[in-house]
Amino acid sequence: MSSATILISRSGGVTRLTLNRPDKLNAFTLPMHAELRAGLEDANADPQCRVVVLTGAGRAFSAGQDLAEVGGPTDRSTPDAGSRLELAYNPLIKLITTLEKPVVCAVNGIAAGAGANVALACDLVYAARSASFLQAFARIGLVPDASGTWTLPRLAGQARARGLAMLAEPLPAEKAEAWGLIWKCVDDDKLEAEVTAVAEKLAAAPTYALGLAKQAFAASSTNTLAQQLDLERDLQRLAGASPDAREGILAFLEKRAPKYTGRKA
Ligand code: LHQ
Repeated sequence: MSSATILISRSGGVTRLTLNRPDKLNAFTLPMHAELRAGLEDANADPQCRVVVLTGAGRAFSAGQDLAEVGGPTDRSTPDAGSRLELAYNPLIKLITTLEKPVVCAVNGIAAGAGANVALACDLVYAARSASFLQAFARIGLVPDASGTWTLPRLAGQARARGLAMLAEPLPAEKAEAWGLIWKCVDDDKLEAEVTAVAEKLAAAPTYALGLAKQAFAASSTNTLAQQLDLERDLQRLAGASPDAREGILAFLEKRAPKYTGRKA
């Protein structure tokens, strides 16, 4: 069920993917990227899976790119950092943001560099109170990546995005919540239980409609209002024809709890 750098568990509609290089604060390597993508693709294709939880093993969520992999002390070449994005981070961000089911991120400790931005690309981000988000890039002469320059100004506004990127200071989880960067900051000893509860809730949700809602939110950043209204019409047409929409309306009228399958048809 699990690969070397990603732990995978499946239970009751919840697929849990755990970044598992705790000694290196779950820094991303190419094999870890490949295994994470495979885990996400499998979750997307698995009809039993209704929600993905992404978290980290040990004291960190992820310290971003494994810097030893891109240029150790003996490496005098000029690595093409852009190709690393093309090969690994960009496909990962596209996969998370287009996954047809919700992705919940449980940020169990520091999330730095691309690690922070992978977390922020997820649909619902829960963070332990002791966790922090660090746009570490400026500390090593790099530009925020893994969608940070897209996500940060949209979630937190330009002023805060620039401050985070240029000062490269850790943003505590509580402030990340206050700034609207994440859904919720919770006490460390409550993170596991809160994330499990929300994952169980989402595992019983009308998954197909949630996937369509993701599409709508993603498109909203470039669409005009008129385009977005057209998109909402088209997506509602799809959602409205699903068995879950029929069940949802019927259950409301019959004054009972709905039983969703999560399926498109
Ligand atoms: C690490 C790392 C790490 C390797 C901790 N790599 N070992 C994209 C395209 C191409 C190129 C480059 O990058 C990118 C995207 C990016 O993500 S760039 C940004 C990369 N990340 C960073 O710059 C953050 C580097 N890490 C840190 O600043 C610190 O480790 C933080 C602030 C995250 C945590 O500090 P501490 O709690 O003091 O832990 P530590 O520094 O002692 O780390 C523990 C171990 O983890 C240590 O290993 P060791 O064998 O000495 O115990 C670190 O070397 C290792 N580690 N981050 N990114």
